[in-house]
Amino acid sequence: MNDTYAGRTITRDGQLLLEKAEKDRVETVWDRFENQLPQCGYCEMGLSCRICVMGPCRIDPFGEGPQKGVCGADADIIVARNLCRMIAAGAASHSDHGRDLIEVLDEVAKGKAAGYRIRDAEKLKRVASEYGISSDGKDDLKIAEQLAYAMQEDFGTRKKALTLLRRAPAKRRQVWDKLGIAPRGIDRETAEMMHRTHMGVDNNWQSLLLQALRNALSDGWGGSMIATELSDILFGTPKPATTAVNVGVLKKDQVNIIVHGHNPVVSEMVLLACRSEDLLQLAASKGAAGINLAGVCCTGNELLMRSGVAMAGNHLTTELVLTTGAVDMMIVDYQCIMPSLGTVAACYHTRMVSTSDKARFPGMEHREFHPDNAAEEARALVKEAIENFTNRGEVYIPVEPVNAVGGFSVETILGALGGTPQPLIDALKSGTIRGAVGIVGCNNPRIRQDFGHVTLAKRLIENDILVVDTGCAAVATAKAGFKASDAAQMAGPGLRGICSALGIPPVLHMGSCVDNVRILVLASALANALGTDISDLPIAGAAPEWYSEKAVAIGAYFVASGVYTVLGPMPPVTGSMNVVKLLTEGLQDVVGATFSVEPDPEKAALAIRRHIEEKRRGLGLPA
Ligand code: CUV
Ligand code: SF4
Repeated sequence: MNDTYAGRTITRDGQLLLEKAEKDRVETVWDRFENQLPQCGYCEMGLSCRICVMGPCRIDPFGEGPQKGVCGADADIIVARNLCRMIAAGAASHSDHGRDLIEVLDEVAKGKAAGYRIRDAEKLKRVASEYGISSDGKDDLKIAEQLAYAMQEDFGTRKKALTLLRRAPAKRRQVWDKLGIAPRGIDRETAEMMHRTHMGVDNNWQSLLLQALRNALSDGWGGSMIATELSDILFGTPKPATTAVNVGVLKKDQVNIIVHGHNPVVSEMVLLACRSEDLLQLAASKGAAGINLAGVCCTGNELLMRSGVAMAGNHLTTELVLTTGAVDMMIVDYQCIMPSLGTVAACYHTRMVSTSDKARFPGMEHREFHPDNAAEEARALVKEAIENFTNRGEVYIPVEPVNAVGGFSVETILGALGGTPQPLIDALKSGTIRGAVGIVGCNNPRIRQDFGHVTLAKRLIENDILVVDTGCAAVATAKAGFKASDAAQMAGPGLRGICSALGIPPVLHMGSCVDNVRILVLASALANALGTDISDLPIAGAAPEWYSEKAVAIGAYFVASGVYTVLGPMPPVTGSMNVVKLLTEGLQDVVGATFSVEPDPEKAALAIRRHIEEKRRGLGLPA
């Protein structure tokens, strides 16, 4: 195998498809990354500003050139503002996704969203009661209508704190209140972040960063949490199911449809269509043995979690999956969809379709999905994918899939433990399990694909630390076999015993990126059961290969919720030692947790293990 390919990805399917891409003269994200090198040093350090047109400005990190922008902003202000705007964009993305689910719920309630329905009425009632909506004497649709309205209010202008903040432990809420960072409206915090970073508004790097934490919390305990809860209500709360991962999930003899993006609003309707009898018959009439729906990225995770739909790959696999020549149609919604995909698909017979009014891409047909036409549109697209099956050229599916178990919602995890977190707490207390770590986030061509996720997860489970993961990290560890039914044997003796007894893998798939909120809910359940704060628990977070603005927002709400979080790639903050110090040290006294940056996953594992042992000592647990 060509060393270049092995240096780009640890995955066998990725390496083989990189070879195929080169043969087919397909340019990939790695080629374009190399073409960009060396990347701008000012931007890497966060020292360039183009917020206004007196600029663009940049600060000389060596102290010889300019130390102030035209307006007078120094390095601290510029670096903080840039980071703040990343967080605002990340929070806006997840929260806007949440809003789309509210709209679906509202249309379901009004009988206008054919195809969608309430699939977890029990959860609907439970969440409604958190919003103060009683279910007495009301039918599900009435409750849904009132819940949709109440959740919309969480997005708007008002003075009280977000409803779902009440899920956080009391001690955590006191921390937020004392700092004045309990988020109010979800949109409000993002708008205020953009306002404060306009030229001539907030020019104190500390108060800017505090608002960034509030903005991130409005995502974690607001927009994303609403997205997850409503997805469960509309599409079902995940339960463990067996599935398969990597490019080998594509089937040579079946119509292959890939869904890519984030919102289950589109992918669930495609799934429904793929399972309909008449379309299966149409596929058979074209000589296909079936319709094979698979996902990439987070909308794939949504389907994997709820229906065991197979997963073809994570972020850096999204171009490569097309080079198989086996994809008859790729249907995308929004977020993390590289604008290069249309160009890649043009080399094959693959049809590319965008579906969201807010996300269009070069080289894709646009077929807009709305709650009232989605079921119908999905059927039309699946039909066209079937018709495209006969246009296939040569097909190259170079690997066999790996089996994996997914579907670990908090409900499932607590259910497996007999309804309470107590067994998990007992295992933590006795030291059978040392702690738990959430590994989340993307791939990034700066890091060998999946190397960060897989190495970190391996080291943690070997040392009896339970891993829960989401997003592209969850796909990486699944490809590496850590979610296979026999994966418990990869864990240390304590964790292995517990996983074997419960019949679960040592790395639990908790869902998509918005589902990181499931980790917050689980951590809160543990903290509440122990009568303590999240920041006292022997837990940590990690984003070993993150790339996106959403990931910065996630990292920030983890830290602001009291979870020590290790980032792989360095965020663009090194231009201000003040900002770096606040994020990596100062926040300890503010929110009881910090960021740390460690691109080497072996070292990250050590740092996390040290942190967990320190927290164990703090709780008086055995060494
Ligand atoms: Ni939202 S944000 S690359 S698909 S995890 Fe995957 Fe997950 Fe990052 Fe995107
Ligand atoms: Fe330059 Fe200040 Fe304008 Fe930024 S806001 S571009 S530092 S003048």
